[in-house]
Amino acid sequence: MPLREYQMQSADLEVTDKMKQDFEDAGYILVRNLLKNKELAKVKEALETNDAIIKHAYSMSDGQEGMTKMCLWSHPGNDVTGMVGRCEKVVGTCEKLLGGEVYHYHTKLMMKEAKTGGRHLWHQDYGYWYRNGCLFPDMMTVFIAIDKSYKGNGCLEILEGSQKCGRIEHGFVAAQQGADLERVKELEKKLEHLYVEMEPGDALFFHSNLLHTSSANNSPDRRWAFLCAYNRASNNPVLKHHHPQYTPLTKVPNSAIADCQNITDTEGKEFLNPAEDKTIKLDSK
Ligand SMILES: O=C(O)CCC(=O)C(=O)O
Repeated sequence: MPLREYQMQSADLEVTDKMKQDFEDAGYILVRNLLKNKELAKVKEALETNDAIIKHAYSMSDGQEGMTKMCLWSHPGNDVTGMVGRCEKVVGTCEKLLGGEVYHYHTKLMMKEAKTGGRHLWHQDYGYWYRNGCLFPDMMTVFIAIDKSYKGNGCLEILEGSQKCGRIEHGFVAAQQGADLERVKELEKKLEHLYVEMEPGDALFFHSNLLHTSSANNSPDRRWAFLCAYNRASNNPVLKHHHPQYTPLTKVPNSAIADCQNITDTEGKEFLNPAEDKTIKLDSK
């Protein structure tokens, strides 16, 4: 079955009824070229050269040979990566897909390095966000490819339509939380298992109950991805935890990404100290 995919036709992304229906039915939409080359180049420069991002990155074992390396922050901030997390084509699209105002729940850079990048177990993001006191799964992620992402370097894999089965029990495997595999196995017999191969700048908008996974990166090619997560404003978590409570988000026009001159000032982002995240287990090595 082909992926539910769309092309950016202009500088703005029009969210059509068909896109909303695909999100409702399949749990995702893929938007090719969400970031234009010039925008992507600026974001890449920020991610690769910003000392704060490098300093706050941490690694966890994937329970096999691989290491999952990431850097996570609470608020988008005013640098070019923040412009992506606040722009209309990202935030406005999530609001239309989730049906109401959203706020920034966190952003993370997933650094799946060549040869060493770890796997991600089958999971639903709401599998663990649930434990943060988010009462409804009115939450989603925008996964933006920074590098080419293909089967060989551990692209994202999804079970199309799995958001419809509700939240599945999750348990720890090494540092990560994974969904009950017996259940996933049964769902795999009924649902399409799709590999989401992406070019740099492509973006997958997906629901928090969509089952997804990715393999270790045994290839010589780095696979970095930039993930912005959003929660509906109406779904303010009832527990204080390591991600923010409702914080109004100041949206910016799409042009703000290309116009932004701030590559290095990460003031206000509030990087996560992984020791405070109770939904992962840090590697003791
Ligand atoms: O980067 C990946 O392959 C998956 C990341 C992911 O699933 C997550 O952070 O929840």
